[in-house]
Amino acid sequence: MPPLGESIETVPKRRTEREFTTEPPYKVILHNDDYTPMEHVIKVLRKVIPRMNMRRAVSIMLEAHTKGKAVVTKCHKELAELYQENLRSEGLIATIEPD
Ligand code: TYC
Repeated sequence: MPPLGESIETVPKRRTEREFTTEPPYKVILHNDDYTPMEHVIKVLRKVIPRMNMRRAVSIMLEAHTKGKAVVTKCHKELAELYQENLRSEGLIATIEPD
């Protein structure tokens, strides 16, 4: 223990994990519905999302189908808004949320 008066020290505020992470900040979420054919969902995912392969598209579609929703991708806000708009314009239910 330092003598009284010498213990004054500035403890830096602990920075949150988010400040250090390079993770993209937004999630694009696909929601299930009762009427869209599975093939259409897969086709739209592959059309709208860059580098979406068949295996991932099927997996995301099935997750939304069975669980009600699935994360399609994570990216920055403006891109997430664009993907949401393009998924919606193809008849799918999509939302975005901060990750
Ligand atoms: N539930 C749809 C069906 O049974 C398929 C579907 C899956 C629709 C995922 C939307 O996001 C979705 N035809």
